[in-house]
Amino acid sequence: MNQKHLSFSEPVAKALSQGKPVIALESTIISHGMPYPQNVETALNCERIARENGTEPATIAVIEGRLCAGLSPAQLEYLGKAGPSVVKASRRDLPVLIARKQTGATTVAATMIIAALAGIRVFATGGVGGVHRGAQTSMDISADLEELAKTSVAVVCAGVKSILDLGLTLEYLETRGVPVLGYQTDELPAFYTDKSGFPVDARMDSPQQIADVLRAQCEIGYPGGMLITNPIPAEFAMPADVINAAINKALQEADQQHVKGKAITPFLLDRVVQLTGGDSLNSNIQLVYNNVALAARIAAAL
Ligand code: PSU
Ligand code: MN
Repeated sequence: MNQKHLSFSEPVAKALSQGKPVIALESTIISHGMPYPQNVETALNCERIARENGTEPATIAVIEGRLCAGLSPAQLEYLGKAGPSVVKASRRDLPVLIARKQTGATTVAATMIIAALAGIRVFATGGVGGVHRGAQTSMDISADLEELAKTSVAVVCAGVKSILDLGLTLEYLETRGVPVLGYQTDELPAFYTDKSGFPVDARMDSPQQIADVLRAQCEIGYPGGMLITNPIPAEFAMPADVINAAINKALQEADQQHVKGKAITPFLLDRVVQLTGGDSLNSNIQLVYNNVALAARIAAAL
């Protein structure tokens, strides 16, 4: 690994040099995952929650061609305000952004790469990309899953959103050798709801147990990440029928409008927020906070 294109914010550099716990946070969730100004407010609150739980947050993005671990409040504001006009940067976009000195908001895959370069092992987000419904013909499988297979960063998320095919996503993760842990659950959470009907590989009951699994993975020495799924707190979960109706309508619209490629996930996220009259946005924000707190406790336990 080569840190030539990497830049650290001062607080992140300091925390890493002192051996303090640091967690990564992604930035596509800010630019493409939520509307302004709630996106900036959420990003700032995530950083505060990480610090309250004893961890330094490193929000990750590409800024004018630099791979940045740790952003200033002004940079967060910029990404939030610019929204989808910023490049949604996954693994394959990094070389172009670097060479052209452009700015991009990093997906789970690209954030994992930069976190690994920076020496950060734990990363919190809302939802990861996965195998899309209809992938049998579209072949739309998120690069996030490939990254989980090869880059040694543990990703804390609220499970898999049912805009995706949950069963196929789990099959893919199994094939690629990615452990899928459930925090205080035996069942894969489904993002807006705490249950999906699909089992996780192993239930974990404390941050320390998760840290032990991570350490074991490190000690074996083969590369690869891990998915830590953390159910949305019950008081913020959406009624399953309401959220499923919105998702099905959004999927139908995406199909009618021929939305494809990297545009589809942001399209579906945006339509689900609109179709639920904003209710799903609050659930989304709350589950991200819950994930940041768990990631911080895992990083502290490491
Ligand atoms: N799922 C969400 N919110 C998000 C994303 C996914 O609930 O913001 C974003 C993440 O950045 C994720 C990316 O890495 O979408 C996946 O995009 P794609 O499906 O194009 O790989
Ligand atoms: Mn895709």
